[in-house]
Amino acid sequence: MDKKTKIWLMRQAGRYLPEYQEIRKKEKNFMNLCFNPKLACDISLQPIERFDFDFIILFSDILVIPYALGQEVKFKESIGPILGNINYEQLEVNLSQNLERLAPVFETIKLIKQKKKEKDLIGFCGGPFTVLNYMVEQGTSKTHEKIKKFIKSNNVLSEKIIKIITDISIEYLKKQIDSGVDVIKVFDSWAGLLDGDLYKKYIIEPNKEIAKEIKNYSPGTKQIFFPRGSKENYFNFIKEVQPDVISLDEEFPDNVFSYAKKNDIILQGNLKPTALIEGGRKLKKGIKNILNKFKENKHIFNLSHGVLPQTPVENVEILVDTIRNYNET
Ligand code: 1CP
Repeated sequence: MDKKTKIWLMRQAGRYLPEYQEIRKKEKNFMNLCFNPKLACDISLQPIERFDFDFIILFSDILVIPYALGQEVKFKESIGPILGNINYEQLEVNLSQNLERLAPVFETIKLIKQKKKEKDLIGFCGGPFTVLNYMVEQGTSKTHEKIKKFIKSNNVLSEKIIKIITDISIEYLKKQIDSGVDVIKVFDSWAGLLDGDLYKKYIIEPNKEIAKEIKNYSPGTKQIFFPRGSKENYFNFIKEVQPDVISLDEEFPDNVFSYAKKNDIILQGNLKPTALIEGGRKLKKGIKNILNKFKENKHIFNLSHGVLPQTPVENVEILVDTIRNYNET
């Protein structure tokens, strides 16, 4: 087994980097940034230039899908995303027309690959339920009351919209692959809100469909799935979805280790983002614990969620150095 542990970080391109803040000051509209191929390419490469991570992740956002479906999406400083009203009953879908609105993202991918063809580029989309969550909540929510009510009381409608989001996400990922991404990741950040039959219907089934369709379309493209917060359900998820890589947060059952090993699934994770803020001896110890925990498995080092904006850049340097030094010993 390749002993060298690869590393990249969720949200490696983003607010903790002064060079990102510099660009952000000039472009206050976040969606415009996502749809500016030159700037989005530069931002995707910023963490690579600084830390030489093993993967590039496309700079964009999972909320470009609601935008492609005709819902207004804005980002307000210190609040987050705000989505407009949408009439679900009248959602008009024409996949190729909808995806036309995301053409600049495909240009960004081509630009990144022109500049750095030797490094694997990760493209992505949100998990269908997570995207539906933002569409229904119309932004970030603490209680997720609206989405819970929506899937309970609008059974037929929520199934229909999940299907629409699943279909457009598959086509979106295919176009990302055509444009040059080497790996895809599906961020189902709110998977942990569901359990039992609802988990099966809204998390496992749509993710499984994406995995199957993308495998058929491009067998060589590696697939990472992130059903964040799944806890015990992480095991069912990997059994059903059969990802190439499973992105782990902090809580998952032990049988994931042995199942992944037997089925050649790579484990990705899972340092707490707050450890990177803290730094010092605790950080180094945290890193070593994780390298140790995953040493019997194929492992890609990452966090359990995205890099936080307050993270000192020096701590990210320490993280990368610690892992690279560990690789050499
Ligand atoms: O103010 C700013 O400059 C915007 C901050 C920011 C950034 C840098 C947002 C707003 N999105 C992004 C980029 C982003 N988002 C990437 C780019 C690549 C990278 O990882 O470096 C990716 C993969 C995402 C994915 C994303 N967006 C997710 C899934 C992963 C996760 O963090 O759970 C989610 C949930 C979003 C929605 C989103 N985008 C941005 C915000 C503030 C939010 C809401 C988060 C919430 O509800 O708490």
